[in-house]
Amino acid sequence: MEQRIEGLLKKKYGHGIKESSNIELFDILMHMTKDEMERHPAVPGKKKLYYISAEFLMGKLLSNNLINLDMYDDVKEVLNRNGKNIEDIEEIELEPSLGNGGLGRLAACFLDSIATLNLPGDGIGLNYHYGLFKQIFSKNLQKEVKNPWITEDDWLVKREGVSFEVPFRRGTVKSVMYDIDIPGYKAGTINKLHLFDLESVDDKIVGEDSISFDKKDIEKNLTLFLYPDDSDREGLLLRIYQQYFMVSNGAQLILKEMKEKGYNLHELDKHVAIQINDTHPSMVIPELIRLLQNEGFKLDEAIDVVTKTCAYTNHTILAEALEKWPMDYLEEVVPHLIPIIRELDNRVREKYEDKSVRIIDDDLRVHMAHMDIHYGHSVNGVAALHTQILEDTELNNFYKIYPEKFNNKTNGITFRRWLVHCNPYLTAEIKKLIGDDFLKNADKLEDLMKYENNEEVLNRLGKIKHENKVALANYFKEVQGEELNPDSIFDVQVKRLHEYKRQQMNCLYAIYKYLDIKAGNKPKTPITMIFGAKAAPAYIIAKDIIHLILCLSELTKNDPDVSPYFRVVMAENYNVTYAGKIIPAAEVSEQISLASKEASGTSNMKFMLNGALTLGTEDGANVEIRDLVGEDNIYIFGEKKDKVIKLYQNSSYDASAYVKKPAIKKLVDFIIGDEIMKAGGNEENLKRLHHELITKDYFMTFLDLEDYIEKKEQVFKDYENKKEWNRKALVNIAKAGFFSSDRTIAQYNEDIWKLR
Ligand code: 26Q
Repeated sequence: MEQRIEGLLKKKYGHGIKESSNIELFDILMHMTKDEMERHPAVPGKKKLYYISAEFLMGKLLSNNLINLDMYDDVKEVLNRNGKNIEDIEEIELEPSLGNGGLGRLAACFLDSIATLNLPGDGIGLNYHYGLFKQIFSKNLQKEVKNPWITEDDWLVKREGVSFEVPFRRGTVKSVMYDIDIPGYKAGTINKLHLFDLESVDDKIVGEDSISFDKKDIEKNLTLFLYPDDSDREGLLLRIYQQYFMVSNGAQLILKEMKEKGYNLHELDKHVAIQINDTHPSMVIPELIRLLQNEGFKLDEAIDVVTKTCAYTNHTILAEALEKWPMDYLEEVVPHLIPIIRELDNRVREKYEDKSVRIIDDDLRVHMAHMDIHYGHSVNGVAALHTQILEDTELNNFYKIYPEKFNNKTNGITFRRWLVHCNPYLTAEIKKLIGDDFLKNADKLEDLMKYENNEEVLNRLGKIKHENKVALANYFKEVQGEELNPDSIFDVQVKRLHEYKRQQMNCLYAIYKYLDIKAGNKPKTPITMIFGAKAAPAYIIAKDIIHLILCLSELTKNDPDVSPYFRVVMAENYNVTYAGKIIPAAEVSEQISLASKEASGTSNMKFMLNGALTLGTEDGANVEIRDLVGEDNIYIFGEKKDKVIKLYQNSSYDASAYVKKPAIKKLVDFIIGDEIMKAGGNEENLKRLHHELITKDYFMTFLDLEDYIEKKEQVFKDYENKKEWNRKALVNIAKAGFFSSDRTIAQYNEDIWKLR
């Protein structure tokens, strides 16, 4: 390895490792890795999966590719010997910003597991030049600026000669295709992530440090941003352009590969499985039907074979996230799909009286999920509780028609990134205790249970956590200039900002704690509350909540009575890279969504695997975590889903009634009080948030607030018993095997894709 790296460096830069900069080393290592992957064959097989997704939140690739290629340890050692450090070198790499949150990161974990299980499966998505915005804090507010991540020389490989024509009403555009290689863990084979781009794209139409651009200039803007602001007509149309561009390219690629392999298109479903990741790629159904008709298929047969090929994953029950496109918008962008969508809807109308299962509703909106369910062969939720809600409530009318299509696939995470890469100390300890079988067979982690009462092991777990906290504190200091106390307890909530996830409830706890300390009750161990979240640029209240968090951060930092005992901090531009540093250092994992609203959650699994204890509601995969670790090793609070669903059904939740309680009123009024204003609070933002909470509180913060505060106090009390705390952490790690995405993917394959 040393010779190889030295040789490459000498050739390109004329010097060796010791004399090289980190930039040069990154360049050489990236190219070495790319060359290595190019030598690996594609995964063989008669049937191939295409995972179509608007998001692939890959994170930095260098270290993970090296780990999967089984080169990481060698490279690290060679670098160390020459006075270099792989952690510093990987800082050079820019993180592709091709996703927003859970759904996109899930797609990335899935690609890793598909390749690791040696299943033939490629991802299909878009090559957004600026992806999701980069978050900057200024005056305690979120600012959005563009986030360029594509450089002259990076992981993207342009596939010369692969280009498709994509027809729109306004004219046809041409695509180009870029690939990113996906190596499985010690698999020896390669899958691909195909990212389509517009031939005529022009990323110079976006100003410096901004995210605004001419939304109508489709020939230049189509692949610039993920989720462009769709609060106006132009933005909505642009999303339709993007979605159709993605699926038309995808469908054309699939048919091209079928033909190249000499397969009969009439047997599409024998050779192809398509997974539709949420409704963003749903237009692949009518598009494939259209293309097959162009190949001479009769409509009936085209519909039949497409139905047998496509499967749909639902990630939410929130009505506003279920896409419904107005017919006239579709007509304006993709008129050639309209007759097909109408025909699909007519067939539903002929068969079923029930209006609620129609594709086109009375307001002439196309329900993308409904199309997926009728014209796909599988519908899955992403955690047991979520799938149950789909079957019993949200999609019950569909479940009654097609019980056989519904199935659950509880999400998972790749342990290569979320343990091996991000937490090398813990990985080394686990290997020392139980060997390294768990990396291919995650259930083996259970072997750790034999150390449940081994004081030495528990002590070491505590030490490892402390080292990770010190590393995070150093990183925070470096990138944000904030001092974190590694001897405080690290309580963490990192996820997209959304009212249903209830960051606002966590803020109310922070206010409670602040006031409690001011009243003279100092916590035994200091507390650091860490937040990380981006808010969609047009989601006003979410941005107000970020403002509140940042004000609380100022308040707790600058009050000398409080800061030694309690701090609130917020990670700026929280992303996969940041997650890799925060999660191994976390001790409390905040999973406090309103029961029934979080489909699964996946950070809950990452925290568990890294030995944090969950403080959470009975929601999403939290329920499965509880069932695995047992009540004693998790902190569950709050109302359950049935009660919440009833409250919505009868519209009987009344925020104002809760606010009459003095204890609650005191906390919520603090949001507009003097202390916050002096900490840089902005009246407009805070008054709006306060008003929203006391009058509406759509996601029922107050319903669980008192129970939450009580449980959280219990958590901090229990932390004082270090041995018992570390025992609980060990149980969490030992039971995390179920949440390996290798398990999830094996189940998708077994039940849905049937690739072998
Ligand atoms: C919809 C319409 C218009 C504009 C945007 C959207 C939109 C964009 C992104 C809707 C949904 C998303 C992303 C959803 C998401 O990340 N869902 C999460 O998926 C995870 C993986 O299954 C789950 O663990 C989380 O519970 C779920 O919230």
